[in-house]
Amino acid sequence: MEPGEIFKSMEELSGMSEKERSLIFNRKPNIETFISNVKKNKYSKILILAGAGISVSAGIPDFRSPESGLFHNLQKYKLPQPESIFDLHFFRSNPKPFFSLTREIYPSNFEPTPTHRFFQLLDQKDMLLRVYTQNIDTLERQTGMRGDKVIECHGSYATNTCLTCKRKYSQNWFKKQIFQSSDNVDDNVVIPTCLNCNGIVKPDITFYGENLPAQFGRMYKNDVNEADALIVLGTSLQVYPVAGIVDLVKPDIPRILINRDCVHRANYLGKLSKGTFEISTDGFWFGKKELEKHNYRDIFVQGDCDDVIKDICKELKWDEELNKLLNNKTKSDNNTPDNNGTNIKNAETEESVQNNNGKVTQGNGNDLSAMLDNLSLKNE
Ligand code: CNA
Repeated sequence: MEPGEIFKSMEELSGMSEKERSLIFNRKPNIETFISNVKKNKYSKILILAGAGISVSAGIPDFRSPESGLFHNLQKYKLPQPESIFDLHFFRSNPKPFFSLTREIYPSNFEPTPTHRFFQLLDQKDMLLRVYTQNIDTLERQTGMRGDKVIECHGSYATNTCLTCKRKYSQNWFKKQIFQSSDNVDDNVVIPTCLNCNGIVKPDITFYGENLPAQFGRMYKNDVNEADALIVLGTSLQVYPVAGIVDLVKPDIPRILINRDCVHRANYLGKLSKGTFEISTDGFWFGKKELEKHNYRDIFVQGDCDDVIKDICKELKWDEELNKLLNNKTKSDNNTPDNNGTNIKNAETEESVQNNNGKVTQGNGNDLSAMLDNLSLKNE
């Protein structure tokens, strides 16, 4: 189906009969009905899609929140535009802003939040299919949850590669380099350089226009077909292809968005004639009257994810378990690179998704470099 296609009936659009759609939430999709289904053990393969918002309470700013987001605070670097800080072309010519920012947001300075611990709890209860995180802060793996349960879709600071000779460097090596100076960050940024060839050593986080880690390409097709519920938290869903996961899961599973603002709504284009309407196939079906009328599975819970998660856990009587995890702060060395050398054994990051669809883009899945040319980032 093409976005914006005209559909004669909801059956045609969802591929499900009215009765099948009603079975999901009895036509009343809300967080209470979802919780009630959880209590009935209806979900054992929950897919999580997370973004920068889940780490805000840990002290790491997100990208796009007005006033507090990183993009708002990048003016001091005098970038052509905020996204340039994660643009490979710009980075090669001027890596200073990126390494300066890295000192501010470096992962080891932060602890997992209640939301991260909730993912761990789902894992312990064998209800978690997988966490797809767009975050690079490694807080999911720091919870100690099973390594194969987390896909760091945009890579992470855990491993690093020389841009020139591709030599790998450990997290500890990288950390020592960037924190070797205690002087003023803006004036004295250390650029980590390769011991082999003097090239710039870049953390294996995915910059705009770069390919996603191979693990993403290998896993997501199966996972979207297997999931029996999707929970999306703390993301503006503007970066593709990860944001597309929302639209790839099966039409018969619930989709829950927990976020400060309502994002990624379907585009209802209006009723054309009796029984015929035009609607985009992408996006959530809440937040607009005409969409709500047809909504059978999408739930929006507005608020800070930690608060919402704590409320959900309370309702499920999981709050004690969540608190225990928060207090125990089990750290994991799962997937953690060796801590003294420069030889990373985990070759995962060396491969990457080798097609255009796997490239990180912003907006509606178009290539970001093209979008950077016309400076118009497409929002919903
Ligand atoms: P974004 O575009 O900044 O969107 C964040 C979303 O979260 C917004 O809709 C906010 O309203 C919402 N939000 C902020 N705080 C909260 C909160 N406490 N509770 C609920 N919602 C909240 O960030 P995205 O993740 O959508 O963008 C993807 C980028 C962000 C990825 O490529 C990341 O690498 C990148 N990023 C990562 C980190 C990190 O690793 N922690 C930090 C900043 C940016």
